[in-house]
Amino acid sequence: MQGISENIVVGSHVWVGDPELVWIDGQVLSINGEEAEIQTSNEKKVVSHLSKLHPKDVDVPTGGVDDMTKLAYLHEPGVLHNLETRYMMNEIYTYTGNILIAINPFQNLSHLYDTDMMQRYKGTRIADLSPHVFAIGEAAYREMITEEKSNSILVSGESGAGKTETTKMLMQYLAYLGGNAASEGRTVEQQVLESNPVLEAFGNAKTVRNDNSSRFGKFVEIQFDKRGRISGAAIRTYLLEKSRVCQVSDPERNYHFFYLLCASPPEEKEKYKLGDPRSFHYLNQSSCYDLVGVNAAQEYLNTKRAMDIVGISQEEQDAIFRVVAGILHLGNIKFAKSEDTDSSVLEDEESKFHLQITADLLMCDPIALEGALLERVMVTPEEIIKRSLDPLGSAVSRDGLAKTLYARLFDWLVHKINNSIGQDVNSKCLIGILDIYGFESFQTNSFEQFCINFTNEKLQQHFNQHVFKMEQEEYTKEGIEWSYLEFVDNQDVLDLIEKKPGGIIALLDEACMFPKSTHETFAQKLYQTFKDHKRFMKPKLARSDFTVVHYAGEVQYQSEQFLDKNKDYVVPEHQEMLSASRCSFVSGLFPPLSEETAKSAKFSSIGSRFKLQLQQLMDTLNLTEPHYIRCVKPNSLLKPCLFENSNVIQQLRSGGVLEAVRIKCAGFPTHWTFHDFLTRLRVLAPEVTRGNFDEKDSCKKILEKMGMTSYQIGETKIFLRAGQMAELDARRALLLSNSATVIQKHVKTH
Ligand code: AOV
Ligand code: MG
Repeated sequence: MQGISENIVVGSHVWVGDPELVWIDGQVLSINGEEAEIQTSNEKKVVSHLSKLHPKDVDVPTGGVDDMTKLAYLHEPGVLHNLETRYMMNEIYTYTGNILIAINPFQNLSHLYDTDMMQRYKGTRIADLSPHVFAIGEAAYREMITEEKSNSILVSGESGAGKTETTKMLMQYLAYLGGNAASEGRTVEQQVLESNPVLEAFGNAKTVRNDNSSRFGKFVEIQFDKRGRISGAAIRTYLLEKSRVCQVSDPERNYHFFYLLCASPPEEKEKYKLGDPRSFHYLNQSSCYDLVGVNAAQEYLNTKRAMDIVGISQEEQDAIFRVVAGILHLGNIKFAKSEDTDSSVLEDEESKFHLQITADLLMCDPIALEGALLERVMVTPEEIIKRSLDPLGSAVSRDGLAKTLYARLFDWLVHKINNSIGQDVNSKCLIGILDIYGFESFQTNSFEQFCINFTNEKLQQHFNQHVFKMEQEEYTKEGIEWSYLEFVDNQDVLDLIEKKPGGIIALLDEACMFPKSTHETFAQKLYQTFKDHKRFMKPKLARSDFTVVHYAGEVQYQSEQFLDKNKDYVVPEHQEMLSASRCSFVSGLFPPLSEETAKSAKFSSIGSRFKLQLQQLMDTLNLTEPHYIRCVKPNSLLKPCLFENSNVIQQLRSGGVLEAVRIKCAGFPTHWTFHDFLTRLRVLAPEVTRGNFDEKDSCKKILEKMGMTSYQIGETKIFLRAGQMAELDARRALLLSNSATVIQKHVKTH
């Protein structure tokens, strides 16, 4: 996206950088050497280097264009302005080639998603109707049927951008296309759709950025039979945020279901010994309890109904509710220093009371529970020693138990839903939908952000390769010769993170296995190993922070908790106590470890397991034809009709949309059909379209007359290099203004 300074003259319409708006349009007043003075549309005069200016296309239709590739100049300000123009008219969808950009409207646009709309998109080709998620669903479905090939739809974007909502609409549309409306009882598609509210109740929570933020990644694979009917589904989830179970702060909340259960009908509340959420430590660390527009009591019933539909029995539901309530009571157990030693005891009668209730709900032995919280067994080659924990150690143990219980419960739900929907093992065609956390860069970034950003690096590589391939395919189809400028991908960041041996994940695992390591020794090791790596930096003054230069920007990570968070470790006492539960559901969450696994699984790492899961995901995706949806959050106030340029640009960058634009610009970014090209530029050589003329031939003559080189002429389209369209436009503008002067002169002399 280079500036095209040689075509900028006095009077040119341009985009110039602006500290607040990122880009503002204006007109060149004067040029002095390499500097231009510009009168901006917000009444300012600014001076800018010519190379920093971008030409503005004054011929864009007032409503913008529904595909960025129709823009005469494909550059950052053009892309941004087009999105804004459309968004302000409630046109929230726009294509960039085959990528759909979806801007969150933050208002109910239900007419966009009703059955009428589904009907309209059914059977149409992608270019025939305005951009829409249904068009992407349709394209994936048709391609699957006609090519007998699996497809995938990758939905990405930052928190609150609309990924989950988009995913649900896609699923709804696919259920509409491939539903078994005639069949009786619970249909597969119904179960697939109802898995959403269940997983959201347990895996979503209110965060600063989104009232209904998914705290896990999800890949839903919908399987189809030969007739294109939904025949099965599989849901894979990634990295549930466990820390939220015992740690929340204003204005966030814990997982929705805790509050829903506290709002259940009186007899249930009684049964699970629940009451006001304000009375539970795991909930009252934040003062936010209610969600605007959500009736918790009603939502509880809805969730239960969804659980019925996905096949969770009453008995299982009861056990699930006992575990959830058990976690809340567990959190209320407090510890104090015992009088004579450093070891801890339950702080007061209330703690004893909650311990008893927790044991009742989990149907385990209260004495064993107390022991598991207060003591640790040490096995040395010589003997087995019981060591008491101090109060802090006990609290850590309690929270660890709560997190493990919740994470196992969540995994159980996913497993159960998969079992009950059923897999169609004969299915050859599937559509996978990925709803996964977008790139994150906060004030403090820990292991979670590291894993999330690693995911995004992986997906970015996949995306780049795909965009690159599609461009090449179009060139081949049009029969044009091309040779690419070099295209740099992000393999070097991926190597830095995941290379074995020697990448950050491998070094982290090493540190976790070595008893004397601390986050500081880990950080030192990173500094040493990667001191010359282009993508790695040691921040100035930092003692244990490190910075990774991601494709979407630099992120500084705090390594303090990396070691702890990477250890996937269940305290053996917890394991033992729960696997002895009289409730088969609870003991089933903790199957006894066989001697062998107990030995070999001494160390299991979250990072490495996640890396493996990601690799499996990539392998699956590589077998499919991908479609991309980039969700964009137009403002951080979550308000309708507010479009913040700098916010959006940042997301277009990190979502790879600008990267796609860059790839296009490296080749022939402007693809115009002969007809459109002639309509716009025939004035340059009016003689070529007189009488009977051939469109292709005329285009060629115009380009020759203008002395253009290095463009390409395909079967149906003209392919221009970056900047060539601007040059042609400049010549046209000159011509038109000259002829205007001639006309004026003409008028004056008469
Ligand atoms: P996310 O999945 O991308 O965030 P969501 O899909 O949960 O974001 O969307 C956030 C909120 O934006 C929703 O609760 C809706 O209120 C609104 N919204 C999104 N898309 C639409 C739409 N098409 N029409 C109307 N409202 C919409 V996260 O899961 O936090 O990364 O972890
Ligand atoms: Mg989400």
